[in-house]
Amino acid sequence: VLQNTLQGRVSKTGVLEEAFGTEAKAIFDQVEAIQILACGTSYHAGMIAKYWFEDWAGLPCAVEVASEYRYRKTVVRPNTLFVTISQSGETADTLAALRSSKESGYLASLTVCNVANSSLVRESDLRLMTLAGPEIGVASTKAFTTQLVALQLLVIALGRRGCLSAEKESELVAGLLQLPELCKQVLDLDGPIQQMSEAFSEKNHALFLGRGVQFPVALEGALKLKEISYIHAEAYPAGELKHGPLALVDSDMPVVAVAPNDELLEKLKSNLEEVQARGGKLFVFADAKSGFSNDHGTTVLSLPHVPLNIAPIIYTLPLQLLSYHVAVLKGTDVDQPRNLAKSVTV
Ligand code: F1P
Repeated sequence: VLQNTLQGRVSKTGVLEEAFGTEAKAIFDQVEAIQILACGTSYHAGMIAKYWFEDWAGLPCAVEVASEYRYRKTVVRPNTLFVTISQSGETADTLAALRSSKESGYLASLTVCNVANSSLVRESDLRLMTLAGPEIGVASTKAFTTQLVALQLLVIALGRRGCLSAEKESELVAGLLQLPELCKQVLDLDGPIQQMSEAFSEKNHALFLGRGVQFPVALEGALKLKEISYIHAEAYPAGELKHGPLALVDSDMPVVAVAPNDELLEKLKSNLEEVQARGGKLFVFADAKSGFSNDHGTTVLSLPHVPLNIAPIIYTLPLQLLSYHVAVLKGTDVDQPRNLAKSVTV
């Protein structure tokens, strides 16, 4: 599926400009800021893209849930690209945010979407299709990972007009091209993840922790657990633990952490020591080289070393699998969770 999203859009060294359509070039040349609107899982994809837009493209980027933005009096910066993200392209809040902003003075609108003839695609100036194929279940999974790939291509296309060097672009593209193989390696960890799920199925609550760009990944892990297994789950940036949530930690609270080998790893480790000191049961999805080890209170699932630009995509997969296995153990309907609709059109 991820190969579909990449196909025809990247060469070995860079992102192909024509992949965005001919109208895109003139618009991209003028972009000075990004406003992202989305709901649910798509909002988490937007939160991750914010890190990328600011870090690699040097573009200020605001992200907000469309369900709030649509009711606020908002101000957009000059030359803002107004980006909506949606699997279905029919989410009422996201569509309303786009419609109500038509007079706000944004430069152009672009939707990252999975459904070609959807309202968001029809009503946006530019469209970047995720090409994920039909999402059968209510909870977005492949829609999320393909949105991230599409958003990263967009960041590169805009970034090369500013501060993204050709070397950095080739490094990012080299990472993207490794996605299909690395995803396969992570999906092969299904057995150990299934085993891990047994520790969750009898619990009522769980905490998910990440730092930096992995915080929205933790949010998405918690959302999947809520959506399909009905376990109350919260996600925090790990540095926020000491500002409140640490009070929740005891031996009955499973704590999941996402730990790629990035510049925040040492900070994350010290946050996790706080959890261990309070008897919390830790489940760490960690880079094989990040130095975590299994002990009585900590279960580590080692992931292959991955380029950092694709780490949010790769680390999402084991969290999706974990929720899936917990839901199967609990006997909930993984594809049609109670109270939820595939497209929220009201
Ligand atoms: C947004 C969303 C999904 C969620 C569920 C309800 O949908 O919140 O993320 O999994 O399907 O709707 P969309 O705008 O991405 O279609």
